[in-house]
Amino acid sequence: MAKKYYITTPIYYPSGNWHIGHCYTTVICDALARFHRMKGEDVFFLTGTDEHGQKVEREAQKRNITPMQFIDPLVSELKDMWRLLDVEYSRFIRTTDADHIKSVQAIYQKLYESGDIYKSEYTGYYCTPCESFWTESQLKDGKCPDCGREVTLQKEESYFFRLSKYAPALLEHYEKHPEFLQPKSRVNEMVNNFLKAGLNDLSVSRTTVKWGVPLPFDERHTAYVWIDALCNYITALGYGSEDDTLFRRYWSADLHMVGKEIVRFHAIIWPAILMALGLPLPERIYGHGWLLIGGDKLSKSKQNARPELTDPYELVKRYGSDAVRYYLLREIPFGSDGEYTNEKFIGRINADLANDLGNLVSRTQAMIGQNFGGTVPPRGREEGPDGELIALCGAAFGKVEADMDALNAPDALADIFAVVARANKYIDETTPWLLARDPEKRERLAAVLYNLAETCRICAVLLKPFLPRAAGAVLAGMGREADGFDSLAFGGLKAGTPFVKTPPLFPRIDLKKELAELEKLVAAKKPATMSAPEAEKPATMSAPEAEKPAAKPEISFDDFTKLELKVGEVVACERVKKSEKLLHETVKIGSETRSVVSGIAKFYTPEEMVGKKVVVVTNLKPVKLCGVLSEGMILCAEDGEGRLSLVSPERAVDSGATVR
Ligand code: ME8
Repeated sequence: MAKKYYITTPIYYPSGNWHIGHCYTTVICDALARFHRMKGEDVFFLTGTDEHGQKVEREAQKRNITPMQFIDPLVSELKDMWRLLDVEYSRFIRTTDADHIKSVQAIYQKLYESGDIYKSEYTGYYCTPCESFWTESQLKDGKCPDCGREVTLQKEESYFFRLSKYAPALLEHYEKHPEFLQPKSRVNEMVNNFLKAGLNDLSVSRTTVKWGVPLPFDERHTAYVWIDALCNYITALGYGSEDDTLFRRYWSADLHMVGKEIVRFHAIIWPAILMALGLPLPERIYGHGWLLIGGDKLSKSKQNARPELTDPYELVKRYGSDAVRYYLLREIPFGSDGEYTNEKFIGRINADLANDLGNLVSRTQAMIGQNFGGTVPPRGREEGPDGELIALCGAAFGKVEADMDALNAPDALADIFAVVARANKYIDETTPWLLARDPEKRERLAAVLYNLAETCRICAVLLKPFLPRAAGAVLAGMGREADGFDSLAFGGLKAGTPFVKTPPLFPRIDLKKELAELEKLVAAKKPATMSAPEAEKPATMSAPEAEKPAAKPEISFDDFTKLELKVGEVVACERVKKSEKLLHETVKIGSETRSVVSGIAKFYTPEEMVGKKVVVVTNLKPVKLCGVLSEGMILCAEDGEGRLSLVSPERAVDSGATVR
């Protein structure tokens, strides 16, 4: 029986605004799934969407539509993106799928009956964009320690999962299975920051969120979205349903691939739940790094201020899915973060795909066309550098396999491209164009061109999991589309096989011209000048990665008069320590003076602020930001690029004047 391989991506929030960072996890998983399929393994590759929770509920409410009306178009967009990127999954699970909901309920019931879930009261802080609970001591400057956004204090009846009970067993598992969580750097964080510090029981139900899975033993509560979401890895296989054939065939997961920001959920909460259910733990969890833009995690809001083209649909349209896949799989050192720029992206296409791979294939095809009528000549006697090229081809699969076992796609590609580079050097060394001029060297010419054609074939077979289209095109040019890893022995290519000139795999791009084009394209796509088709895209969620605020519901004049707006004069201003964004102003409003903190440090210096007349919301509940009291909010206008500009009265007005 074939060895099974069960691989999963996280399930995506239906947030829309998809960018190339979103594609990272799934493209890596697709390459791994394809690689294991080619090894003859029985692969199940799961991806999907995480559709419940407060975020979706609120976004739908804002638009006066149902959560499903909000989600459906976004799920279609995501599926389109995977289709465009040639991602071949076995199942796309949605947490709103009826079978998933039933299984989640069965899981809660089981944990409730075994005493691992109990009723109590939850008091703590909740970050809605991250759907995460925090204790006061875990907050960073009063904000969510993961994303830095506002949290809200919540107190409600809740069911709890006995997470604390599983800390010792989890620690033991980490000790016994050093390969459980990778890369190694993430283990220290989990073990030292969480497990050794002791775990608190986890609130796993909400009464305030209606858009979720109702608990079977108490319908006033819905399941905490993270538990609902994590369970997808087993519900997708039918765990807890009448037909659990797939579950018995594929569980446990061979690999959960996740972004580093969600390792905590996968490497602590998820295994504890599995332990409570009496199920085996996943073999491996891998926390990959991020694509960065300007040093920060790539997100649509970051994109706005940059010339980088990060829209996957646009990238695939312009450069083809293989180019996007190649960049993602090759450029970012695995496990680390990597900065994304247009220049690096095009640089990779030009250097590796157009120059190295494209040239090898097109030169080989051209020379076989000119000298042997477009069919592969017979293999000849080995001489000169032949042995080295053949040996490298022979060793390539072993290296690629070891790299892929270590989940290191960049190294796997580097190993394949080392063969490509060696073959290009081989052309320079053997100078087939000179051999072609001498009829006595025809046999040698044949041998050289055979070796090159066979190297093209072997590289194409190895590249299939990574660049399915380009690899397919090279192999189709030889009528060898079906070649798999069992065809890799050098010499498999038969003399007489056609290998005719095909359109270039990756046309070379004029870097300077293209960068200028991209800058124009991105500028034209900014929200202020959104093109018609762009504007017709379905409404997308503003949190966690706000692009443009959704239209707000109508309010009455009475609602408006609840706001107290006054003109104030900034009399002193300084930077807030430990914050790049915040300024602390002392604002004189009539006879009173207020302390106000505003997120405008990137746009105004403290010196510039002093003396400015500003509009202040004066009846906002005071809050502390980074430990500094803020007793109001200064109004700013935000342009399409996220730049802030103070709102000031047009004529001279005394401070304290009412704004209405
Ligand atoms: O976290 N670079 O979903 P999600 C690399 N629903 N990867 C990135 C990225 C970037 N700039 N931006 C996003 C969730 N990702 C939960 C998961 S699983 C039970 C629930 C990756 O839509 C991110 O790291 O926020 C994650 O792996 C994936 O996109 C989905 O993120």
